[in-house]
Amino acid sequence: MAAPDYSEKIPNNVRLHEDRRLQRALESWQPSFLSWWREMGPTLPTQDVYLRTAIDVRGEGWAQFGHVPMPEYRWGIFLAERDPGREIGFGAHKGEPAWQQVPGEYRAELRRLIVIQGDTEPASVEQQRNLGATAPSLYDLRNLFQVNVEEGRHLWAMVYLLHGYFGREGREEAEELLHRNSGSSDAPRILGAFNEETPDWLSFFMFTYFTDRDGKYQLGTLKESAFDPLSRTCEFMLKEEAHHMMVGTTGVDRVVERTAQVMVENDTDDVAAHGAIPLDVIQKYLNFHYSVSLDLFGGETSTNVANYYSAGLKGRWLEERRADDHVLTHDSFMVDALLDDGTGGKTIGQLEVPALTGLNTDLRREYIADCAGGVKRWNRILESAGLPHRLSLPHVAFNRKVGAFAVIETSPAGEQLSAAEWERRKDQWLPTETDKAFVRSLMQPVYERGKIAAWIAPPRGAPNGGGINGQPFAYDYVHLA
Ligand code: BYC
Repeated sequence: MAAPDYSEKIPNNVRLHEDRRLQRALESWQPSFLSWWREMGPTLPTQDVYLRTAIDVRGEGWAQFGHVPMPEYRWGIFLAERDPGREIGFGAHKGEPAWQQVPGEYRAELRRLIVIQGDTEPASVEQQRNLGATAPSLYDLRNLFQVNVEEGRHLWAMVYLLHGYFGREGREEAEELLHRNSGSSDAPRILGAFNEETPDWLSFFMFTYFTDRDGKYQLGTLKESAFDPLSRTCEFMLKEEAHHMMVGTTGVDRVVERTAQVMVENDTDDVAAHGAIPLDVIQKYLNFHYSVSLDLFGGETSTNVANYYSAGLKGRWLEERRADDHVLTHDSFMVDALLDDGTGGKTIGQLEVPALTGLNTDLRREYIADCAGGVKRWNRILESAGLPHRLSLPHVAFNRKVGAFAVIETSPAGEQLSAAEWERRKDQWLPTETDKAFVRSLMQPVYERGKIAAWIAPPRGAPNGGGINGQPFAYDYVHLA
């Protein structure tokens, strides 16, 4: 069960050959996927890329590495192993056996969650499609493509569930996942952050740090699902997701490290003239990507999330570690809220709500605590360089378009601003066209083995180590066409 079968047209560990109807349906979706990949996937022509491919869903040694022409990557369907005794861990069905089929009463909600999850995967590939043209090194180029092929595989993971468990409606949704496109005015992607551009590598590293991390947390809650195939799918996706987290975390590390070096060497904050990215620009990119990623958790209070939880469709982050009844019908929770200040105005505060409706806030708080870890790392880099400057996460109400704070504007410190004040000051806090043009001007490709662009430090251990799968940084990760 655990080992994928690569002799099949669609590699899988779900005995696809035993269900001819499903196999045929997926085989007829496969050409649409491949034509989407050709039209909307990476634009840089390559011969082959040093990629990992899953060969087992268990523990160590689950992946193999080798040079693969990207369109021939073996996208497939891999679920974590089934635990035959698994019970539902939360909600109204707590303690019942996990579902192997979709209960009719929850069909629409489950399909919706799977479609939203599935929609983000190809969206990110679309957002990142032009980045190959400006990669700072072959190592980074390879990491970009690894992330891209795995997001493609995550789309396969959701399409398998749609085809396998949701009949004709599921097949139609699977088609739609390839028709919607990031940033399209007619058929945009579903969630806000996935219609934003990723035009440069600083954005890419911030996206993989902040937005992929939303993916980690959402997948963590879907891994708890009573619908066992969804749970097992997400469990394996999380394994692949760890690499995406690494790309974002160390990517921002390396940008900050290079900036700090140039600041110290030249005894100036104005590193732009020396070809590095100024810290205030890094802070603005951080502010943007963090705030649009906070929106991905939905409203601070939500009846959708209460229903998902009670039905057993979507749990909490590390559900089994929570010391409560896992049903939550009698509990309350303090959420961030906009309150009346008693004089006709609004003030940012906290509000007690039924715990179930506060679950988006609960997940967002877990996520925020994790994000703070990155900022701490980056500040340690500044500190070891002997610099007094520090990066920070903006206030939860800053630049929000979804939820309680969508109707107000605040500074990164959380001070409420009038619309006019916001207009006057927002360029201090969010990337301006000039900032973006400057960052883009640094994005010149470096495709020579072992070389790296001047605005970013090489990974730790380079040039003889510091690479992927024990290879050196200077390895020939990508052969260009
Ligand atoms: N943009 O009840 P509410 C990833 C909608 S990332 C646009 O407050 P709910 C990845 C919402 O749909 C993880 N619309 O929110 C990362 C609802 O619409 P309806 C993706 C938004 O439903 C990088 C209405 O507003 N996975 O994997 O409790 C690279 C009221 O919403 C937004 C998931 O998100 C928004 N930002 O929670 C690759 C998991 N936010 O019902 C991949 C599945 C909310 O009024 N999705 N709305 O029409 C969910 O769990 C939930 O749907 C959400 C929203 C957390 C997204």
